[in-house]
Amino acid sequence: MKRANQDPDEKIINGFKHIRHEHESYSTEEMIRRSSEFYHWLDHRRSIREFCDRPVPKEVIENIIKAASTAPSGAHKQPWTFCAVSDPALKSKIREAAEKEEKESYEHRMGERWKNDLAPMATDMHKPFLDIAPWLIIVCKRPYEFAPDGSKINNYYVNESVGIACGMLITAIHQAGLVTLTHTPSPMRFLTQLLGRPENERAFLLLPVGYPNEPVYVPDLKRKGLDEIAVFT
Ligand code: IYR
Repeated sequence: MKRANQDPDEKIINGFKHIRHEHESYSTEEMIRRSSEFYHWLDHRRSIREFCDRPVPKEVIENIIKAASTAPSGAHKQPWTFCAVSDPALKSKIREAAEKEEKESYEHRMGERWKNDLAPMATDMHKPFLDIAPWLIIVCKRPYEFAPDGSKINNYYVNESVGIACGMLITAIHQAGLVTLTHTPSPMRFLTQLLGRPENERAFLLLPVGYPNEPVYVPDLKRKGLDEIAVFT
C-alpha cells in the first residue's frame, strides 16, 4: 500500500482523474541553444507556390495531422477535421471550383491596394498546385456539435483553437521536409460541399503539401525584427 505522504500518480479534481505528468526541462545554456536552433530552423520555412508531383506516403500525412491535433483547444473540444485529399479527380474538382472563386475575387472582390500588396508574392487566380501537389489538407472548423436530440452545442474559441492547430500543422509539414502554402479561396463553401462534410463544418484553410518544384524561387521578403514585433516591460 502507498503511504499517504507519497507523491500520488493520480488525483481527483472536480470528480475527474488527473495523472502525473513528467515534464522535461533544460539547463539555461541548453535552453538558449535549443530555442535559438528552433528559431533558425523555423525561419528557413517559406510558403511555396510551385510544387512537383513527387508522391508523399500517406503515413507521413497521418503523422503530420496527428501532430497538429495535439494543439490545445477550448475545453479540449478539438473542434477540427483535417480532410486529406490525394484523389486526382477530387483535387481537379477542387482546383476548378477554387479558380472560379479566385477569378471572381481577383477581378471584382479585391481592391487595387490589396492586389498591389500581393504583387511581390506573384499570386494570381491560377492555382495549378491544387492539381500538382500530392496532397491537399483542408482544415475544417466545427463551430458546434449535434446533441443526440439534434440540438446544436457550441464549441469554444473555435477560430483560436483551429488557428493554433494550423500553425502546428505548418510546423509539422516543415519538420517532415515538405512544403506548403496557406491557400484561402473565398468564399470556401464549395470545399465542404465537394468533400461531403456535415453541416456543422466550415472550411478554414487549404494547405497543399508536397515537394517544391526544382529549382524553386520565393520572394525576397524580410521578416520584422524583434524590436518591431515585441515589447518587453
Ligand atoms: N485568397 C487568394 C489571394 C491571396 C490573399 C492573400 I492576403 C495572400 O497573402 C495571398 C493570396 C489566394 O489564396 O491566392
